Amino acid sequence: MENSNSIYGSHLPVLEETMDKLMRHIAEIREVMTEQLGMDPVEHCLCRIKSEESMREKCRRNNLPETAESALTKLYDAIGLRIVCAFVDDVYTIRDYLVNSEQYKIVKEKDYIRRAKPNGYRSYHMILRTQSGYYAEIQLRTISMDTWAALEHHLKYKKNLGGHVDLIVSELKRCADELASTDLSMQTIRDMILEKE
Ligand code: 0O2
Repeated sequence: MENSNSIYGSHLPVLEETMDKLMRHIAEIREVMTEQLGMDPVEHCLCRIKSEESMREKCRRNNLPETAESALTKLYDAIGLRIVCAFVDDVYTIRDYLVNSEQYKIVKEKDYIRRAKPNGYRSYHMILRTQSGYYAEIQLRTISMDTWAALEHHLKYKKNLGGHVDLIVSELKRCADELASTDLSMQTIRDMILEKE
């Protein structure tokens, strides 16, 4: 019987199990990489089932009926994981582990790190289809990319910035580029340190 209150209907418990399984897999990858690198590559990892309200809003935005079918087969981010690393190389290594895992079919990848969005947004996005048949969106990024995205996200909800908007947008872009350059320098320094070990 479908739970009529939730857009996910009776799927919610299995969605949660699928998300937990993904989180356990990330923890395993993290352990293997920690042994190899001598440091934990992941600063933090968050997961969420997209809220009822956000999922219904996204259905409307995409001209889809507000049903479990839309939420689970037409949109791919009912399950979302955000994996935040200190170093750019670790983002790509985790990406490779996921791509090479037989547990998932890779539906889509977007490399907003190599090709940043015009506003400066950087992140690596993947859509996976899990063995249970549900989709999950994985966002991989560095700490600085994550800090930037959180700050930029506020822009969407601030209505009363008046004449400051253009300045804020251009300053955000400048910061995004400076952070990307610092991320690369940090990576180079780590490579030099690891080479000497
Ligand atoms: P929410 O409520 O945050 O989840 P697509 O149909 O695949 O082309 P889509 O679904 O926008 O387009 O996918 P994309 O570009 O991979 O973006 C997925 C999510 O990344 C977005 O979710 C945002 O959370 C985040 N994101 C993308 N671009 C930006 C950006 O410029 N700034 C910030 N701060 N976050 C961004 P949703 O569904 O838009 O919304």
